[in-house]
Amino acid sequence: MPIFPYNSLPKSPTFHFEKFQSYNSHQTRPGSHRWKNAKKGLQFTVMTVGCPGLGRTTFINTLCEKSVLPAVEVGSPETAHEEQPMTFKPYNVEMEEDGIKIAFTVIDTPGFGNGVNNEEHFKQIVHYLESRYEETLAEETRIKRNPKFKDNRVHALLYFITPTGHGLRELDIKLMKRVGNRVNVIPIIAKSDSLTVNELRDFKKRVMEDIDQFRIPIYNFPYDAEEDDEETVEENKELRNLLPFAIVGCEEEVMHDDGSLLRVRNYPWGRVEIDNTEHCDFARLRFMLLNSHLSDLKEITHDILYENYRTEKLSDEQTGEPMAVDA
Ligand SMILES: Nc1nc2c(ncn2[C@@H]2O[C@H](COP(=O)(O)OP(=O)(O)OP(=O)(O)O)[C@@H](O)[C@H]2O)c(=O)[nH]1
Ligand SMILES: [Mg+2]
Repeated sequence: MPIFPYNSLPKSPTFHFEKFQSYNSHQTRPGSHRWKNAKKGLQFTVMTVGCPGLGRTTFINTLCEKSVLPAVEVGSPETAHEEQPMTFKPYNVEMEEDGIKIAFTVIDTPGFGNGVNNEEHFKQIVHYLESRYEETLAEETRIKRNPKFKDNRVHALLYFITPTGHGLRELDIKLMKRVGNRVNVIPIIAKSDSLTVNELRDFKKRVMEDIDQFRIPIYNFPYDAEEDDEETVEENKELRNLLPFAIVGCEEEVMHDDGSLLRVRNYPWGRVEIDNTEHCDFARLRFMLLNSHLSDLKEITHDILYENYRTEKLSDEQTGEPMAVDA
């Protein structure tokens, strides 16, 4: 499996919360100043992109464990045929994982891929991601820093794949290729409960073959077998093998026999338990995103993706050539 683009770039070490917690201000690691605000909450931003109705809203609410977004935004039938422009909707949620406060921002992109002008949507998303880099670059080059500056860079983009069973569609390939050098793309299979166990296994395989064939740069849990500890290597291998994460979202809870609450989707023939790793990959995705790999996603964003943008931008300024628009 290719590790593009991360294996062709300087390796970013994988940091975990335990290691992160033990960091102190004497650390000489470049960029360690970014953790100073940990008490106020680590800023972590995720963007959700996928075709209409794939369950983005439900997923965000499931992820945040509360109703961050209105469950279903019902449009009126009279205006249903009208083209809805894609919008960027940020939602801020205060979270806490393992005693660490996370100032979590989810940016949803309703209207993406409505089939009318997808090319325009690709450009808008790249522009959004680059504008956040631009803000950081402007702040870094100021003589006097703004102590209230908020880092709005997007650390991960969750791309919702339609569970067709046939592999990636052109739209999926194009979007992921366009944004892959600006953000950590994490592919996920939306509504994976619509596939049987065998269909899901084959679909995952096909999606990864497409990602490989079309050289789509995704976040594939990079590790260095020689430098990283055994545990990290094993964990990353396992998560890489799960890609693309098969997820199921729900807004319903039922009481388990032991009195605990279970998040489920009920069907006439049975129920899907969202947090059951036998049923879907939601719990593993959530843990890696908000806990085990949060720091790594931030590190890669800063040390590799942003750094590349910065280098391109500054060298273009020197040569006088304008930077290619979302190449
Ligand atoms: N089978 C199944 N249905 C789901 C899942 N997640 C959400 N749904 C249902 O799919 C419908 C659309 O879900 P939303 O969360 O509103 O989807 P969305 O992507 O936010 O939709 P738009 O914002 O309109 O683009 C709702 O009826 C949900 O209950 C899932 O994992 N499996
Ligand atoms: Mg929605």
